[in-house]
Amino acid sequence: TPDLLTVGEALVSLRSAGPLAAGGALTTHLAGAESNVAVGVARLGHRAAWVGRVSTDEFGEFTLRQLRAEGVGVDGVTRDPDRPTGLMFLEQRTADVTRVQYHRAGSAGSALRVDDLRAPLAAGARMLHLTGITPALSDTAREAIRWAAEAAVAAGIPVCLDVNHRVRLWSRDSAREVLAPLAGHASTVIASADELDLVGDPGADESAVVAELFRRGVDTVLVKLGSEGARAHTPAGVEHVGALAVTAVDTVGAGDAFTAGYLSGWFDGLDLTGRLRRAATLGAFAVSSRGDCEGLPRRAELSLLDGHEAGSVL
Ligand code: KDG
Repeated sequence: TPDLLTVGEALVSLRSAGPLAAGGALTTHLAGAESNVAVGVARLGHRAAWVGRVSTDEFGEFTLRQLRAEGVGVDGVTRDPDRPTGLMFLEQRTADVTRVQYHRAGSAGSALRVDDLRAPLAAGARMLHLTGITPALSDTAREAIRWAAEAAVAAGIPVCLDVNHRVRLWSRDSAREVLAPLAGHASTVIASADELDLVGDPGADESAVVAELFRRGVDTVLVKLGSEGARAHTPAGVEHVGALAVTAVDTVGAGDAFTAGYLSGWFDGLDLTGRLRRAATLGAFAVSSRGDCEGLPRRAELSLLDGHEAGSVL
């Protein structure tokens, strides 16, 4: 049984060093929020499994090769010969501006359906991690994620949900309609401050959303604050963790790293403070190296950023 089971669409990201319209070289990387979390957790020595639909094309081969190399379990993956791998272009347009372009409509990953998840869910896990990206991909993917959340709850597997609103995929209203009910199945909900009302009432403030989530059975709400760190709400109160003082070169994947660190701490039985510290540490690793997940630490590297705690003298 894996510690972590996660479901989603793995993408191939093609990164440019300059404007796409000017041509030049692209480099090939694994992307996808859920697979990023699986990689982060696996690097720290936990057993992580990822499931989804992967094309039989060469990018699908690349995806599986990368995940296997990271030690992420892919036994439950469904291969799809009829659809291509979803792609994401990350264009370094200026030193400060990275533009994202998806080519993922009709992808293998978006054709995910309930039947793909039956065996992996039956095999169990200590935690199921879902994001608000997958339900935006197609009707069948939305149904699959709803089914997975319900099946996990029925089997006593706690669910972690990262809201992860992707504006290119759906509107806030459409997202709320799906994600608010989904959050009621979660024990842990993770969101950035501007995503919180997607799991509550439109325009509701943080404390109102948190109170409502607690009422619905959620026990931990993590609010990501970027360079300000994060806030954790539990029925025992509110705790803040600062971000580490590092040089940010690429923020893509930082939220996934934060989640991976938090879940790793949970698998290790750390208290809330310890889980938040590990989450902040992984976020710092993610922003201080390029790539979605390439820079995430192995366990022996966790201490590399010791001394970079916010406010500490370097
Ligand atoms: O979380 C980083 C993601 O944005 C990236 O890996 C791609 O899953 C992805 C998405 O849908 O944006």
